[in-house]
Amino acid sequence: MLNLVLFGPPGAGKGTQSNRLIDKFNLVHLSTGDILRGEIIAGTNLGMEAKAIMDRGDLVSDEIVIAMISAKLDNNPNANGFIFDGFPRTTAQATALDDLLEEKRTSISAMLSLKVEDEELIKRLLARGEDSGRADDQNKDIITNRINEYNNKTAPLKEFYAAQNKLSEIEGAGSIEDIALKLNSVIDSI
Ligand code: B4P
Repeated sequence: MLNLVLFGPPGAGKGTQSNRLIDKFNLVHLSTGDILRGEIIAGTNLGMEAKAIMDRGDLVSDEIVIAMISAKLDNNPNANGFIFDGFPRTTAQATALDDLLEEKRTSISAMLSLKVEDEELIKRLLARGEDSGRADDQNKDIITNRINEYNNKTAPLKEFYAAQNKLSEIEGAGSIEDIALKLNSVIDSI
């Protein structure tokens, strides 16, 4: 199985690049952000609880997102592999993911970490906010909070995967096409 963690700060291009990689490598796309937004649209209790947290740019609780990912893994027993997009975001999530995959006798193949400067992230997210309707993309202070959450709680996961010899860092500035080519060549070398 090919199991990839697509990693990077908010606006680094995780969702954008995932959509290309799922077709090329025939993988199941698991985006915790998309799943949470689906719960909000469906008006579930979980969605209502998550909405206020996401609108502030804070992280949703580990317990909620780990349970969501566990259910999605169980629902896709015959997958060729998975792209984890926006998950894990904390050490507790990364440890839980390793345990869930071990139960299925598989593991993470690689973490692909996209590197983009803060100024470019803010520009991209404000531009998306103009037509996405996402509350968390429309305000510079909220975007800055998301970047701070990333730096404090999520960026340390690079060390977690580096210790397992699974970290590849990729420059995430430039054209979407060029970045996709760089990601493809790293995956081909796994
Ligand atoms: P996510 O949905 O994961 O959103 P994101 O970090 O903003 O990245 P996204 O994938 O959407 O953006 P992309 O870089 O593709 O998280 C949203 C919220 O959900 C979090 O703040 C948190 O509250 C909650 N959440 C999600 N997962 C969680 C977890 N595991 N634990 C706890 N909480 C969780 O694209 C951004 C924009 O840039 C797009 O408009 C795109 O077109 C553009 N772009 C992409 N590549 C570009 C390029 N090369 N050049 C120019 N523009 C580019």
